[in-house]
Amino acid sequence: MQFKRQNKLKTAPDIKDVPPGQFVTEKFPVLTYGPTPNIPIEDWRLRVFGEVENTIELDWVQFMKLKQDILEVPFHCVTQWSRLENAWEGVLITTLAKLVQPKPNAKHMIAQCYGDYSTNIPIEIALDGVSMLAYKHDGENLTPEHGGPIRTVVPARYGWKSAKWVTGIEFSTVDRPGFWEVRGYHNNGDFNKEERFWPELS
Ligand SMILES: Nc1nc2c(c(=O)[nH]1)N[C@H]1C(S)=C(S)[C@@H](COP(=O)(O)O)O[C@H]1N2
Ligand SMILES: [Mo]
Repeated sequence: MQFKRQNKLKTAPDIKDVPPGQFVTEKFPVLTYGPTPNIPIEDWRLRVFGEVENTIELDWVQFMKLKQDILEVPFHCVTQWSRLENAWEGVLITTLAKLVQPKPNAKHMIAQCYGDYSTNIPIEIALDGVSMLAYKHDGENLTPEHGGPIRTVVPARYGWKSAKWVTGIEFSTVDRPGFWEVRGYHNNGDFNKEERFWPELS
């Protein structure tokens, strides 16, 4: 597999290094609810669909032909660890959006995963130029534990919005809270505002 280095992106301006209530770790803990799926590259597919002009389904080879980017960003888990230096490699959601063309009334992006995990973000965050689908972390292919072969990375939100083993990206007119969002985690999850849990619980 050949990786083309085309761009190096920097942290989005409003992403502060250590958000309130977080502790820095050098480790890269695994946080998964349920079993870790093992997905052979040959079987992997990504469908991008919903409120779009063109629905697409990509296999690994087709995905690798898209424009590749590298992103250096911190990662903040709601359980309070932050790993500050992470280099992710993959395809920006804006690159996918150019292909599928979300319609003007698409307001949300929902990432769907193997298993029943899903998570939602506003379309502005999906298209902020730093949200991406990554297959490498710090130069290594993602291990299954960390979401390999491909996960989303949403640098502007807590870690649970970065969906491991992603298989579907849906653009939607209606919001659809995902696995943790219906179990007590905040619908928006902005770490600068400490949006950790449902407002009525905090
Ligand atoms: N499919 C799936 N994605 C997931 C999770 C999960 O349980 N299943 N956990 C989330 C949580 S809570 C965090 S903090 C990050 C952790 O990513 P890591 O295990 O690579 O550190 O993945 C997120 N994405
Ligand atoms: Mo998390």
